[in-house]
Amino acid sequence: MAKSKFEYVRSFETDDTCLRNCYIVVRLDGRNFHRFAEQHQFAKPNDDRALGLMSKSARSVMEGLEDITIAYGQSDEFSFVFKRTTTWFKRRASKLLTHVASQFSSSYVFYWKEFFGEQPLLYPPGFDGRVVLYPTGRNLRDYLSWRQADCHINNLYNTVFWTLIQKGGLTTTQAEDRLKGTLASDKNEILFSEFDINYNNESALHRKGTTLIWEKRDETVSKHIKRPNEEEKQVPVTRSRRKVEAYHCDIIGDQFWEEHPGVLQDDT
Ligand code: DGT
Ligand code: MG
Ligand code: MG
Ligand code: MG
Ligand code: MG
Repeated sequence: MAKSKFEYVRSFETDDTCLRNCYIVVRLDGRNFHRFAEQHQFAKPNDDRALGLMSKSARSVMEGLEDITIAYGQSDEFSFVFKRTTTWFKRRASKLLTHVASQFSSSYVFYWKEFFGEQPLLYPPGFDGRVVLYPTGRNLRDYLSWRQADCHINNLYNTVFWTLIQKGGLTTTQAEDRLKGTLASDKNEILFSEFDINYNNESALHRKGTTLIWEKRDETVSKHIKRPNEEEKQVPVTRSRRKVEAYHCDIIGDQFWEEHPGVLQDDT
């Protein structure tokens, strides 16, 4: 068929193919969630409904979009890692990014009720996103470590801050002053000596965030079998199924990666 005279506009599209061999990371972050959390009365410092909804939405992204091997989330953000050999959408950054962001956003709204019940969603939330490429497994692990360290630093601060207010009776200004210049050890000490709280015993979900990976699980179902000239009978059938599993553990050290060797692909 003859091309129309308008066809040339296609050449204005820029090439945004992600460099081969690199891990492709898409990170989403809630837009102005400071306000969103306040308007929807999120519990402080951590709202388990909100965190559950974030994870559910991330699962929906992983289950619907191929080649994401691991996702890590905390607060109002989630990072998705595509395997380095993915050829999905011809590795076009804009396609990968917009698919992840739109699937995540629509899931967040779609599953809202499952986590917030009758509490209404007051306005449509948005998420910004970016694509970052990491050429080595070490770089990728350092990226995820950076996000988990961020989770730790913020959660320790927020835990002490809100404990000083909710249990210690301080105002927000007084709590801020109290924490100015304190180190992690000082914060642990305040929690322990003044409030009898051992930070390490606080919820792992809040301290470590959420890591989602694919795992093979054996699933046994019983099936009806009817052979000719035989009575119908029930037999157990075991199948191996891929499932997204959630972890709230350390991913900075080696242990997690040794226990799940399939997540990172060989660097050679
Ligand atoms: P942005 O990302 O530049 O559009 O602005 P924000 O406000 O989303 O800032 P960000 O992403 O740096 O910080 C996340 C905000 O979300 C932070 O103000 C605290 C709030 N937030 C996230 N999770 C929770 C939660 O579980 N409970 C409460 N109360 N607030 C939360
Ligand atoms: Mg942001
Ligand atoms: Mg945000
Ligand atoms: Mg954020
Ligand atoms: Mg289309």
